Amino acid sequence: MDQPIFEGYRALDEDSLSHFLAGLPAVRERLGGAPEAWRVREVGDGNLNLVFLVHGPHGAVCAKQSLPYVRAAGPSWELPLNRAFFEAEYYRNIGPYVVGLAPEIYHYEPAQFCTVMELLEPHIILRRGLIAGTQYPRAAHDVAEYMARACFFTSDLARPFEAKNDAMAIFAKNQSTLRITVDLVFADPYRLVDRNRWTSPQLDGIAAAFRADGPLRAAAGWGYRFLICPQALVQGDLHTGSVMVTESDTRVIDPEFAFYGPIGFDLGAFTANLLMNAFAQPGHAALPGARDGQRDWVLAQIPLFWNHFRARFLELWRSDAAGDAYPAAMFADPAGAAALEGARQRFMDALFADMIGYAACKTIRRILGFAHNIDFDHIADADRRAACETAALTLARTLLLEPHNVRDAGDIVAAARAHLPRLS
Ligand code: SR1
Ligand code: MG
Repeated sequence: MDQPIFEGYRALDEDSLSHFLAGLPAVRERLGGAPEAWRVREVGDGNLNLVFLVHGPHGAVCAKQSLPYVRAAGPSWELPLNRAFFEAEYYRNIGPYVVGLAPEIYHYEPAQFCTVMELLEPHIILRRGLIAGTQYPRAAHDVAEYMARACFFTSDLARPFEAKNDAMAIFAKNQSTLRITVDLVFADPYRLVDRNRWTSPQLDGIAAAFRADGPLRAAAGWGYRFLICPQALVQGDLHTGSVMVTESDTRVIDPEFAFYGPIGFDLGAFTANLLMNAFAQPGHAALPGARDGQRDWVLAQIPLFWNHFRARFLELWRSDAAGDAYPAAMFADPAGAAALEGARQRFMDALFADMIGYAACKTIRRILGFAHNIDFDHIADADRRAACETAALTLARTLLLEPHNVRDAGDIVAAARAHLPRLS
């Protein structure tokens, strides 16, 4: 592992965080009052980090710090601290393009691998809101806008390759998170490893069948493309747990897995998590059918998401292309313009195909691998949970093995409807 020793680092607690923040004049002023008056709470419930909410008499901030191990597994699973650096670097790269769609970053402290940022209140994690049965009218649209901007402006369509290569050289070192993705998304679900878990014994059969399924393993193996296709700076872990929302505001958070990869990787992550949430809805229903409306609303967000992403990415390509891909001067004449338009459509079709494949891989890993979603995990009744998970796995297998049947976002919804869990 590429893990230098950082002697100044220590995992912060409520007291040491207050002390640290007190030494940052702008943050101290933002919070107001004396540090003794600040209310500090550690609230991290993700897989990796410490997350503190700090309220002062005048304002509030959020502080996120790397731990030297995977929090969800404990100290035996060591993990370099430097993911915080890549998160800060990602925000630095995409910040100007996604103002209002990401948290404002106030400070990054290299020695502590700690980022101090805007505290998003009264936002909640999108996944939690959807599980609770709440609808967020802006979320899919805003995440699509975010992805279109962040991906377009970091791609060869928008920047000269020299700038992109410089950024790639930085993010190529984000190896420990990439290792997690390589292993947990594309390999673990298809092999027996101790860290895997699933709803057992209900899913024992389908887990074994997936491990034995040659065509499925070959289709999932296609995912390695994410290592060799540096289309844009992608967030790297853009599921519904990486989005904070209110009814009128949306922010994408947690880009510590950022790398140069296929744009479809982020698109697929978000799509997969909408699908899984929809498939989990009957498991959260107090009465049969009580969540059908919420399920349908969540499914309807998928075409909204893809169609807005597609439209905005194309708009940006037509208005802001300044990179080395398809240089404008080559396509200035009418024949060139028509040919370029055709190339744009094929480019978007390829992104869509990637999105489908990655959505399938990401669904399978959340049900058969190490890191699960509370969409399913919070269904207390194991039989009901297993029924929802089995339906999602079956859909994912179909998407991976029969991608030719899914040509547009409406086809995704149709495929989902054909595989919905039926709970009594
Ligand atoms: C060991 S980390 C497991 C997962 O948590 C993060 O949210 C990523 O999704 C990662 O794969
Ligand atoms: Mg995360």
